[in-house]
Amino acid sequence: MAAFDTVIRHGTIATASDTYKADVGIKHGRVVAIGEALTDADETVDASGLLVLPGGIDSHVHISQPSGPGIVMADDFASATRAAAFGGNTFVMPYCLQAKGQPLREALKEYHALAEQNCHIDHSFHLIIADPTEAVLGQELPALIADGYTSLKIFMTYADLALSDYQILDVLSVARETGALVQIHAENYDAIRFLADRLERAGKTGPYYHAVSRPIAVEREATHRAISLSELIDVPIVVVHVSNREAMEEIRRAQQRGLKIVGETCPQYLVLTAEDLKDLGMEGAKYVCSPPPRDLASQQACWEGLQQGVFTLFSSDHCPFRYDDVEGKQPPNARTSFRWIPNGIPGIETRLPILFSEGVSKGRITLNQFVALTSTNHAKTYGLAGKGSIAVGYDADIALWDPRRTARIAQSDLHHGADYTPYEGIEITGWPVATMLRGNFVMRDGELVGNKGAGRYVSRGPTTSMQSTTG
Ligand code: DUC
Ligand code: ZN
Ligand code: ZN
Repeated sequence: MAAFDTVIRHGTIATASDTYKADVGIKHGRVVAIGEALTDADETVDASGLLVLPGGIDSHVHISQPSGPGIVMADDFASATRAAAFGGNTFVMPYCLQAKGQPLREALKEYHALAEQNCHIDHSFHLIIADPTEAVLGQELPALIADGYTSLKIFMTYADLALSDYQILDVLSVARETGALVQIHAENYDAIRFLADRLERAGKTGPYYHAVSRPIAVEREATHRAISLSELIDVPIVVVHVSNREAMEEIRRAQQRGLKIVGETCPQYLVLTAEDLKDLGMEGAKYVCSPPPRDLASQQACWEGLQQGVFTLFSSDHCPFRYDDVEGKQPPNARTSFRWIPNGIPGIETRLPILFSEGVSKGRITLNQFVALTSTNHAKTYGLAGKGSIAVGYDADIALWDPRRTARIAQSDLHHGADYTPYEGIEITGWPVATMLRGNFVMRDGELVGNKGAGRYVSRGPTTSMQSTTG
C-alpha cells in the first residue's frame, strides 16, 4: 500500500504565517506529511508554478434563506457550494433563520434537510435569532450551543428581525454564559425607516435611493451602540459587513480599549460604490445590499481595516437573487420603491479572486494576510478545528492557485444560480485552478469533478481567537 493517497508536488505552500516550497502528503483525507521530495503516492499532482493554499472558508453566506413573501433565493445548497468550490472554497457557514415563534431546532431541521446530500463542500450553520423568547434564551439556545452551533446573528434593523437594545442585551448575556459568539448587523432601524419614508414622499423611489436611505451615520451609530452593549455584558461580538471608515474607526477604538470586537468586511465594500447604481434605473437593483456600497474613500478605509488588522474576516455576504425575476430583484412592487427590492448580492465564487487580485497581486496585502483573512481567521473565530491551514493533522482542504492567470469576471463563467454578477468586467490576476475537499478534488482545471453530497456538516467549538492574525 502506498504511503500516501495523494502527494501535491513542487508547489508553494502559504499559510497565515509562512510561505515556502514543499510537497504535501495526504492520507485518508488529511495532511500527514509536509516535506521535500515526497513520493510513494497513488496519485501525484504537479503543482509547479502554483500556490498551495488552505481552502477558503466563507463564514458569511445566505443560502435558501426565506426572504419574504414571493421571494426566492437564487441558490440552493448544491449551486451555492458548487460556485464556492469554483471560487477556491472548501467550507461555508450559511445562516439558519428562525421564523418568529419557531423553535430553533425546527428551523435547524429544515436547513439540515436542505443541505444534506446536496453540498459539494463542508458546512455548518450560524443561527439567526429573530425571536428571543424566554424559551429560546433559557433552554433552546444554550442546548444548541452545547451541540456545536456556537455562533448566531442578530439584527438591529429590518421589520421582522430588528431586536430592541433590551433584547440584544438578553442575547449577549446568553452568549457570555455559554461561550457563543454573536454577530451583529449594525444599522439603525428607526433612522432607516424615517429616511426611507421621507425619500418615498419626495418621489425618490429608484434603487439608488436605497443607499441614500442608509447613510454612513446609520451604520456608525449602530456600530457604536452594538460595541457599547457588548461592553456592558463583557462579551465578544463580530460586527459584520462593515462598509466605511466611521464604523471601522469605532471598531478600532474599541479594540484599542481592549474590547473583544471582531470586524468583517466584504468584496462589495472594496470594489463597488453607490455611484454605480446612480444612472442605472431599475438595473441598480443588481447592487442593492445592506449596508450599501459607499464611495472611494470608504473603499480605502476598508482596505486600511484589512491591512491593519481591524478587520480579521473577509467574507462574501453571498445573498443571491435573480435580477430578471419577479421572485428575485424585481417583485411586482419593486418599481414603486427601493423598499421592496430584496437586499443582497451574489459573491461566493468571486470573493477570493477579488481579494487576491486587488489585494495580493496589487501589493495591498501579503499572501499570508490573504490566507488569514479568507480562511485561517474564519476557522479560529468560529471554532472550526482542523481546518483553515495546511498543517500535519489538518483536513486536506486545499486550493491550488495560479497567481499569474488573468481573466475578467463574467457571469457566463460563473456557477452560481444568479443571472448576473455585480462584479462583471473586473480584471482579475490570480485564479484558483483546483479545489480539494478532504483529499478529493471537487474542482479541477475548471471542471466540477466532485459529487454532490461529498460536503459534510461540521459541528463547531467555541471561538479560539479574538486576536488579529493577519500577520
Ligand atoms: N444582511 C446580510 O448580512 N446579508 C444580506 C442582507 C443583510 O441585510
Ligand atoms: Zn446583515
Ligand atoms: Zn449577510
